[in-house]
Amino acid sequence: MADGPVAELLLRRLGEEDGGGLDSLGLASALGLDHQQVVGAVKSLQALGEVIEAEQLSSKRWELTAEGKETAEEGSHEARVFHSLPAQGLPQNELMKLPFGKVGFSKAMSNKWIHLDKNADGGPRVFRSVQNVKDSVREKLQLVHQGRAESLDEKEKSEMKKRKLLAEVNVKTYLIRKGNAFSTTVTKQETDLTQEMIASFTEMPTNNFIESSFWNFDALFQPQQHPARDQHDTFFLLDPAEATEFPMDYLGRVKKVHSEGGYGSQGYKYDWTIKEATKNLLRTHTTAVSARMLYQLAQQEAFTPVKYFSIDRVFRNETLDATHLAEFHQIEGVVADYGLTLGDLMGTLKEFFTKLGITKLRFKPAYNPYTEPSMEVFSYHEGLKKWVEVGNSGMFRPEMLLPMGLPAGVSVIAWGLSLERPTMIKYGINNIRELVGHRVNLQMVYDSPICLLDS
Ligand code: FB9
Repeated sequence: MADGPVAELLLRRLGEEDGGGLDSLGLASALGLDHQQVVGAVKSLQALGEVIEAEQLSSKRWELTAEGKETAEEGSHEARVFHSLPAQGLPQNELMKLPFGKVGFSKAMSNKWIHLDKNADGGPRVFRSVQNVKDSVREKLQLVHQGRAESLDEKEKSEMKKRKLLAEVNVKTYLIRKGNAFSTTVTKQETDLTQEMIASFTEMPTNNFIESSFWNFDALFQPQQHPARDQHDTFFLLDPAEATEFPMDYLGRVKKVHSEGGYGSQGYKYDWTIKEATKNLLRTHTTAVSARMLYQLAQQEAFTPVKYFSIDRVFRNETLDATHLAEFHQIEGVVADYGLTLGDLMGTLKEFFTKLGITKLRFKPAYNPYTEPSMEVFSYHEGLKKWVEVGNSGMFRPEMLLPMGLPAGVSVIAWGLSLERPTMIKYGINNIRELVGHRVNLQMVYDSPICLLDS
């Protein structure tokens, strides 16, 4: 069946409608769902091929602010002031201490709901002036919350906006219609990764340590002013200082998505320069190779799902210490298919790390310029009795994949870790120079011919 019950509900409603299409916002309201849940169902159905057609529309919509939601639930400040007054009134200074006191007092006074006796015993005192009041502010906000903003006239909306109870927001909605392959029940394409699929990875050609900034950073949607791109993080080459061969049509799309946006992204809005992109460097991650591989994949006549891996040297101009050299071996995995989700990434990571004898995983939200969402991966190390970061991962951003020419609906999950870190932990090595480099005790190499990260 299609992804999740929301997609099934959407397909059923679509099967019943007369051809005019369904508005995603109206559907969310009719189903009592958050609009983003419907948008997620639209995306998952789009990834299955031509089951539905979804045209993205931009519209303005009135929504309650946080204060507006509180007012719709608790009543307007003026109504709450009125209802807080006992028959014998309330000292004005006490009323002003209430969270809604100041605003409520002046509004209730202007509504003539209350009055102030400045000569009362004990100082100025506030009294009710009427028996009951109609809290029309609350009633109008409740109408907007029910999706009936049209019940308010422009003056009322403007007044609520001035009181910061309402805001007019841009909303991206979808007009959803039946696709050429419409059905009220769809079978999800095979994207659940199986043991056989995971076992059939292709090794990426990572024998080029020298890379252009274009493939190492720009193709990954990493902005040219990103700190990782300057000298103290990256080794740049003097000779040859510049790369010269690029797929120029693709480079143009990369330039545009950085500087102006596109594909639904606003981009970074800076003057992207080819000069920066041509700088040669020692690659800082094997993800530069993943970018090259995915670009090649996008040039195929028809997209085919792929799984890539690499284990090779990368170079970082970092402060050297007992656990850091200017280079390390990165292990990287990449899977591209229609409709892959964060759940597929988590499942793949679980499968991958279990194979390394690393279990009890936890995922922590993180940030990478080229993946969204991103997750750091942690595992509880029974020996060290603490949670250890065992890698990083994420879903490559559309701003990276779409300029390459990969079809919409194709998503790519990827992850990485180092080779040295687990080896040092496994063998109880404290200084990385005992594992790699010219000071290594070769007898250690002879005595430990193969590193098996078993359980
Ligand atoms: O390897 C790491 N930790 C690790 C891995 C296994 C392990 O096994 C032990 C037996 C139990 C223990 C530890 N790390 C990644 C996490 C940390 O060590 C981290 O502090 C150091 N990281 C390196 C980079 O630091 C500059 C390790 C290296 C690393 C980090 C991220 C990636 C690759 C290597 C990546 C990635 C990525 C993300 C999204 C898409 C594609 C690639």
